[in-house]
Amino acid sequence: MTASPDSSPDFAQVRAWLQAAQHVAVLTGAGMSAESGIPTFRDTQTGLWARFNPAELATEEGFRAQPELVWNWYAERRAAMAQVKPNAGHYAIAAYQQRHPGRLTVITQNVDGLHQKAGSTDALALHGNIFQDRWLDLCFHARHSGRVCAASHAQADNPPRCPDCGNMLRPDVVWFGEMLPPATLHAAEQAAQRCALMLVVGTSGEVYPAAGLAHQARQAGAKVVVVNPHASELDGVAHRVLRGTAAQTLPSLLADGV
Ligand code: BV8
Repeated sequence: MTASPDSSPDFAQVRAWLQAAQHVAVLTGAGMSAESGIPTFRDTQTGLWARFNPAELATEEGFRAQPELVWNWYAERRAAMAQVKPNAGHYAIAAYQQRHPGRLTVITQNVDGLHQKAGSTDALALHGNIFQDRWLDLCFHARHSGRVCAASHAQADNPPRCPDCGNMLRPDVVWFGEMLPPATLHAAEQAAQRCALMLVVGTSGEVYPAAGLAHQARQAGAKVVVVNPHASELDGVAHRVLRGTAAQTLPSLLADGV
């Protein structure tokens, strides 16, 4: 790795944009949590993803075809995510928000809840929350009595099922081919169009519509800055690329003072 990004002229330029920006948006991906010990999707090529196509595991069709396999995969990830803590990058963002209320919006593709754990309680979680479940299908009772069974009503199994109608619980995340939660996506698009600076941290920029937010920010006149130790699909959209990691780069980038 070359000299730390902190000393580069690019770093100084980004700091100047940050100081001048009335509103900042931070778009994050799996790389944001890598230094907390959660492998990125890329790294997981060596794991379960090496044997199964992510689209197979993270789609409704895949879940209906192999509910036990998909449920266990999420249970494994959930257990791993429950063990880890936010890293210095998460805390730097949350601390900046505390010092500058209403000035920075966190938009994340991560389902691990680490931004929220670090204090960014209003983070926009585009792809859901792995620690929450919901019914796969419309609840039988809801169709007949309007009363939706609570998830706790489910009988323990892999996946848990409704004892009355066999409806399965599924992780409350967004699978491929599924719409993002409209209100969250709308708020993220608002932030992308309103910000003067967008930091794009730890994402390969391959998944849409999340990656499209960086394009929207640039089109709306914002400065776009990528923070990533490796090349990404969004480098071409960026005005500056800081080749460093989230936990190394964000504390000094977001620190107050000149
Ligand atoms: C949809 C939740 C509408 C589940 C996830 C336009 C063009 C092409 C395709 C599409 C398009 N529009 C829609 C699509 C289809 C699809 C898509 O984007 N496909 C891709 C793969 C081509 N999108 C969808 O299906 C979306 N829905 O469009 O709905 C619709 C509906 C009906 C019919 C038609 C349309 C839903 C997408 C959401 C899927 N769910 N996650 C789960 O987690 O299990 S996506 C999941 O994968 C993550 O949330 C994340 O979004 C993505 C992984 O990407 P990254 O987070 O970037 O991670 P990755 O490993 O790739 O990269 C890590 C990066 O970090 C690397 O660059 C690395 O260098 C860097 N790094 C490593 N260490 C560090 C670091 N950086 C900093 N510090 C470090 N220490």
